[in-house]
Amino acid sequence: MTALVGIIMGSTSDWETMRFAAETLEQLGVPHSVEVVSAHRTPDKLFHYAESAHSKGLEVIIAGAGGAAHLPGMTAAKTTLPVLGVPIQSKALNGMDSLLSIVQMPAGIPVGTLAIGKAGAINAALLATAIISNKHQQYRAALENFRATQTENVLAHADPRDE
Ligand code: RP5
Repeated sequence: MTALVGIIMGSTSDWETMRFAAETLEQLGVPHSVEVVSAHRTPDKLFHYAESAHSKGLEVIIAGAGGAAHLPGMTAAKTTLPVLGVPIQSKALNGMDSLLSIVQMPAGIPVGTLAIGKAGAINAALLATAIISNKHQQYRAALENFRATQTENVLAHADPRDE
């Protein structure tokens, strides 16, 4: 099935975070692709990826990067598809560098920035699914089901001392 959401990341070291985006899309049944694309180490590949994303059928791109995290912004500069940025929790600055690099885009080229780390990766997948659901209604039911299950789980474990 043609991927609707493309997940990219700056390094294989980002996978331990970005796998949560992939797993969430998997859980929701959303067709997606995963690829390492570095703004710094493979800039030509990044340009090609972003320029061809729409024609390949992608509708949203999730880009995770850490440190001087240019990947989401540069991707957004080369495509009008929505780009969701996930700041990786870097070792040196705990992800603040990643967050500020991604979130502070100058006016004109937007990147929808999520939280640092795992929460951001999961929420990027949920937001991407909400975006594609405007056109592909079948994924909205998966999102509603996800939320209903989440609510049930919280209600079922109201006492934090229980396992
Ligand atoms: C960024 O540099 C990547 O997104 C990664 O978070 C960071 C470190 O990459 P590695 O040195 O671990 O490959 O481009």
